[in-house]
Amino acid sequence: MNSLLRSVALAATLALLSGGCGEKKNDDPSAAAKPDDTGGSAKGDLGPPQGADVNAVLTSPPMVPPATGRKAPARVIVQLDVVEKDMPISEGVTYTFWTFGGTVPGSFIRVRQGDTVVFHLRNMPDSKMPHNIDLHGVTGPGGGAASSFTAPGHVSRFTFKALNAGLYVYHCATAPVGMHVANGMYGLILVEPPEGLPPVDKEYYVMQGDFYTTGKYREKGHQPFDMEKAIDEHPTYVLFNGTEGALTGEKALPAKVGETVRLYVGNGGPNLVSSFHVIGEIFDKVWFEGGSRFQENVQTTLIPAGGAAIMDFRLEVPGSYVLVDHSIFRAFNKGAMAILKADGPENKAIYSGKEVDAMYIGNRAQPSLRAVEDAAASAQTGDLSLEQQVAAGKELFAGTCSTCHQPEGQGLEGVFPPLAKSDFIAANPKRVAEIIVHGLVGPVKVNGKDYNSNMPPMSQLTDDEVANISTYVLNSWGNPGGRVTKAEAADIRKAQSSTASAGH
Ligand code: HEC
Ligand SMILES: [Cu+2]
Repeated sequence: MNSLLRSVALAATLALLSGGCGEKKNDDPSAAAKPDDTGGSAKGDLGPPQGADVNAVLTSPPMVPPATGRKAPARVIVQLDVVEKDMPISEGVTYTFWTFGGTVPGSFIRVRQGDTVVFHLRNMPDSKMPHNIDLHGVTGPGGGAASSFTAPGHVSRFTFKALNAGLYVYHCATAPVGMHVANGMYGLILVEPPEGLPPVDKEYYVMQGDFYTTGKYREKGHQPFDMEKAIDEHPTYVLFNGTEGALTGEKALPAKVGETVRLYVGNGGPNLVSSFHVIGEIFDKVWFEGGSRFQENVQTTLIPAGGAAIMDFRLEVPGSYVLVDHSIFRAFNKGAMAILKADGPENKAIYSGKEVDAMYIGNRAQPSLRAVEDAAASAQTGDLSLEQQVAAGKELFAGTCSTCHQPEGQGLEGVFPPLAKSDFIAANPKRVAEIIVHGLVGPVKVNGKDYNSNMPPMSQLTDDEVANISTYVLNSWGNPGGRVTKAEAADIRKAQSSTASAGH
């Protein structure tokens, strides 16, 4: 290169350099505040464990263990039990879950980067299956799976150093792996960065999972696992914390206005990816994918199967904040709904008020569907009373029918006919169950007013539910009374309909 060319090239380079620097400063004044490269596993070994051994505090969901508060690496002992047990998956529905620590998701484990974790996995003697554990926070083939294969009545032990900070899923990896995961064998382990996470007022543990039962959604009784539905990725339930209503009503996550809340959210899968969203909140921070960086001001964050995220937000106004998978049929028709309830004074300058109304969250807003559960239990023993059917039907009516026909069955003039004191029902009470199952289309006259619309078939309801809702409607608001049994509902479902709405 001749000297002229060389000096031109140099000048151009200098111009580029200085221009580049200047622009960068202007564009991004916060650059200095960004976290540095953590160095990953190569910098994750913070030396040998110091001090006495620490027994890890494990918590059941939705609780999170306290921060480790440690400034140096330690040897941490974890004792986790595998328990196979029947638990409710929805009201009046049970399922045989396989669990880490007796809950779905499994116990929350919290350690600090650099810790040496001595992991004891015990498989209870009454288990039918062998199990193991693959922790995504482990550096080493299988994440611990090969070292932790444990037959019923046995204990296994392995040790790992937590080299990478982050929020990690753990799960069983015993064949058939999909089945072990589908039965609830997953949980979260938080590996705190050396400096810890910024303090907040409340921390909660929520984990999504998809479930596959032979019966349809809310079909009562004990429901076995359905391998075919699982392979087809057609879940019957999509749930937060392993059972419908785990975090609603009396079990809603409590918080107060003015508090900052942190959610540790995992997705066990086995199949679905979660579009995790909290209705009425914006995440101030999301440590997306459970990693070391946070994004700010996020509405919905994607949580892959076998992945996790941490999110912080501050509560400004009171009310019910609804956690959903925003693949929204999963929320309203498969159970993927939880509630965080903030108590405290209104702040009308920020929000004018009014609770999320019953229409939005339907019967899931209620403390529980206890009456539905009682009715299911009585139906099984063969002594279901009319009162129990009415009580169960009342709870199901809310959110299913009340959206259109209104909470007291009064209807909405010109749009939805009344069910209260309906002369249409009185003329032929049998029609109620038929209309629920097959829908209703075309002109009808109810209490002297004409309607010509379309009620879609409520085919998502089980025979139980149709029977109980019909019985509730027949025995309410001046209607003629009567009773519909589950068997009658099943017959009506099989019969060709006279009322059917289009497309049925
Ligand atoms: C999406 C709105 C909607 C929902 C939800 C709904 N309905 Fe209807 N329903 C209608 C409409 C519209 C009609 C009138 C249809 C027509 O004009 O042919 C109707 C008609 C009826 C009728 C006959 C007319 C009357 O008022 O007596 C009955 C009985 C009835 N519905 C019961 C129910 C029950 C029970 C449920 C809950 C399982 C339910 N409906 C859910 C919209 C709805
Ligand atoms: Cu297992």
